[in-house]
Amino acid sequence: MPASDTIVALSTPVGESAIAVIRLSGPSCPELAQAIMGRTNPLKVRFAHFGNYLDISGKQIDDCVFTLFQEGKSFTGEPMLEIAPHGNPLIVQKIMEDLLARGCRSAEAGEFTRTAFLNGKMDLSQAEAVSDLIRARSDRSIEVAQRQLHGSVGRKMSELTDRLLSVMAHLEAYIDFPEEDLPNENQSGPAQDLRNLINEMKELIETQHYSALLHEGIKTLIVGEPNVGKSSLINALTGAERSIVSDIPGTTRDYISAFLMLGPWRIEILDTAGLHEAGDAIEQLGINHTIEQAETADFFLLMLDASGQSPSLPTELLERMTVENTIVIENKTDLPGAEVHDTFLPEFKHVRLSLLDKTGLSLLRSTWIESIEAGLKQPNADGVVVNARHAASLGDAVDALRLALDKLGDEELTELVAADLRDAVEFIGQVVGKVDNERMLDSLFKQFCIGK
Ligand SMILES: Nc1nc2c(ncn2[C@@H]2O[C@H](COP(=O)(O)OP(=O)(O)OP(=O)(O)O)[C@@H](O)[C@H]2O)c(=O)[nH]1
Ligand SMILES: [Mg+2]
Repeated sequence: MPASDTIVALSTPVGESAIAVIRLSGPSCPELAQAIMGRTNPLKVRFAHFGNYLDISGKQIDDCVFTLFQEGKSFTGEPMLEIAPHGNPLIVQKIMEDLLARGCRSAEAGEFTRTAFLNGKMDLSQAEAVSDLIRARSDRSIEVAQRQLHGSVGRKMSELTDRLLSVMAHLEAYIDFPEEDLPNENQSGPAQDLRNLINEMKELIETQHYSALLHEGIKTLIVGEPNVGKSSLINALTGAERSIVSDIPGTTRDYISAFLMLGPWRIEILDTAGLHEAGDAIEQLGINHTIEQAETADFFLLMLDASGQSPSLPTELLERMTVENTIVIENKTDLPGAEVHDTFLPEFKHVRLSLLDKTGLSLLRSTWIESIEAGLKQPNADGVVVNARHAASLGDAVDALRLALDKLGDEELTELVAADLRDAVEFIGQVVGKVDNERMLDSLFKQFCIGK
């Protein structure tokens, strides 16, 4: 973006609302604010000014609140202006047209945050967190996005970089000044440090799965034989007639999905076709779909009719189910012939329900939350969760550290270790979008105590 550009965008959704917020960023904000408000004196910064918006021809458009932020003390780091008119789409359109006529340019998607990153107001992981936070749909994903916005990923990368730099300093001292009076090189120290770093980074990479679950929802499949009450369950959980319920076995032919909140978790729940020896070709297709969906499912609610036989399920499905990711639901406990099916998958958790009497649902919810929290690989105490991009860079860093580790054992190759470590620092730097060379030098020379 050329330095002279002032960008503008509507920051609130299009439509009717009490107020709308139009945001501007760029060098002409202070003068624009004065011109629009018809003032001769500058606006006080970070102060809510009430006034009328005058268009370029001097016509009044609406009463607005104007807030000016000075360079260096705004979200983007540039001068910024926020204009809050009434939330009428026509008023907003008139103001936007007027600002374009005054020489502003429409902002591109994400341009405010990109400008903030380019001006050093936040690192790349924080910029990503802005969009995560806007899109977060559960308490847990809001928490993680907020931690990332406050720099949790950046701090973790910074800590990893510092530790790597100190290994480098130790090794480089040896390489560059072998004749100096350095303590005998003990390579088990750096090698162990590298192994610890690799393990820690691998753990971080695994949290990527957690981040996908947070943002996309925990994909949960309701499976079981026909007519056991699977569709009745999705309807009870979502509080909507999402799926057709009937006493005809084989009613659900294809899967139906819905989203719901389970405590702090976002769940994508799928009602599937009943599993049995298929009656017709369409049913068989539905059953194939269920097996396909099971390949990417995170959790299973395996439902049976307590008044009937324990089910026999396809092995492709059973082998995906574990004690951690499955709850057996014994439904229709209201029926006279209902029995306890505790010999069916006895090691799995069982919950008894009657969807007809509406009993057992709250026990199902609490058991389900417990299972998710026990089975899910939760991030460490510091709560750092990485996304797919971070994980890819960290994976490259781990590869570089492994190369370094291999070379450490071979005296002839020791000089090449530093290059691998520098690569690793670079890859870790990619997570936050920068490599702080100044700090790298500081850290290196602090340990040398050269002074000569
Ligand atoms: N008695 C009793 N009937 C139930 C209960 N839950 C569901 N039903 C009835 O069982 C029948 C089948 O329910 P569905 O929810 O359509 O079952 P489904 O597992 O989706 O069946 P398919 O789609 O055919 O595989 C319906 O008549 C429901 O009203 C329950 O707890 N007790
Ligand atoms: Mg059904």
